[in-house]
Amino acid sequence: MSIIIDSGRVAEHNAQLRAGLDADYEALGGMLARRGVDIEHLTEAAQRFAVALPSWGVGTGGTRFARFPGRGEPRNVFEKLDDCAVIHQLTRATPGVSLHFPWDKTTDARALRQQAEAHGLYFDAVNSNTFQDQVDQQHSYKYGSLTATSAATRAQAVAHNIECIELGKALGSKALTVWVGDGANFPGQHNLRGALERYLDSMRDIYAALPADWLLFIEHKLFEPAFYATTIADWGTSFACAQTLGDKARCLVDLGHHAPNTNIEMIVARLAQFGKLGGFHFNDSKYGDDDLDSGSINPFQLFLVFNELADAAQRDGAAFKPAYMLDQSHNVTDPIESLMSSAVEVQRAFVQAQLVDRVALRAHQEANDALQAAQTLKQAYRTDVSAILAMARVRNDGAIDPVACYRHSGYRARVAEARPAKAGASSSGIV
Ligand code: LRH
Ligand code: MN
Ligand code: MN
Repeated sequence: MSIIIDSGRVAEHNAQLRAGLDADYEALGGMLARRGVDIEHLTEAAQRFAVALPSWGVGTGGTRFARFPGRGEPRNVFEKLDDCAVIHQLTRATPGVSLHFPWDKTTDARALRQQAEAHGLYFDAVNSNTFQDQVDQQHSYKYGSLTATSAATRAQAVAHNIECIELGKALGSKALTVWVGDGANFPGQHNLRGALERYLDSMRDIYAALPADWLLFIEHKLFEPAFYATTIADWGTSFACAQTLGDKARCLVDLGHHAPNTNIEMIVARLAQFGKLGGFHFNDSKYGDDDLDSGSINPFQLFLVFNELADAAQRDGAAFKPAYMLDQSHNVTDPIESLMSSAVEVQRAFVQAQLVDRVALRAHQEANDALQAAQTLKQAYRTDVSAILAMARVRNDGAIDPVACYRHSGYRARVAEARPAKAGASSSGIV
């Protein structure tokens, strides 16, 4: 028997809110029509929008200082998949799940794939983990993994990545995301150029093991756990590595992995221009790699990122399809609620970016009318597209108000009974 929410409950929830939604949708449709925008066109685009879930996002939330296990949290990848299924059932915007190995390792990939298919889910990029030591591991990553000075350690890290590709193949994934924490805490600790040379040597071996239809995503991060010099610290290094490795290597932008005030939308534009934008880990941050809910701190930035994505899609057409994934972790909320809310915020930014009058914007840019150009963006950003998002969900059999429907369903209490509380911190840690 499936543990996920009964579809009758979702229908009941929608029936209660439907009249209000119809009124809001009609009013918004009228307002957009006066701007020459067809609301149906936007709703159809919203219905097709998808952002993948991080399997690690439904587990114990926390920071590197402490973990605070929640009620009924999933104990294995099968239970994580159930939670992901609920998020998708209510939002209809999260059909992909991104797994992290060895946290999500299973000996029964077939059963996992079948469970995903039964829930209408598929597996997006798989993630390798050479930033933590595992219990039975021969060589420690204390001094690095793909960049380690020890050849045996590098070989072990490469082998793990190749194993991730094999696991991903069995699950139908089509990409490997590599983030390494490798770096130095002291000036002089690393030969900066030597470390990057070793990284590239290791990545060449991983690249060589990629199936023809796979991509290799290089995820950069400014700092942490290394505090002086991180080997893949920025998009420039990521881009140079992706260029060096070949066409299947692309850059992955995690929104929290930059210095405060970095112009991330410009990074997105640059990577798109040169055909190296592989994908995203969406989240939000105030200070560093905070892994907060998407759009919770700086929704305008998220909109500006999607504005660049809309521009790139218009220029490059169907060939432009970066992977969209969430990457977040919490102390203070139910992760299912936070992931639903993030998915909706990313989808909101996507729809708002479709609203930008690109012909007018181009004309203002050509005329050097900075004020009107900025106003053109703001007009789209200020438009409340909530009714479009809710209508897209209803039409896809999701919930008008996913969080309310989830709370009312009693899912968390139900899984808390089936999944007894774990004492202390979990091993599926979040960095
Ligand atoms: C690193 C990171 C990366 C990891 C995930 C757990 O900070 O963003 O994507 O795989 O966190
Ligand atoms: Mn990330
Ligand atoms: Mn991160």
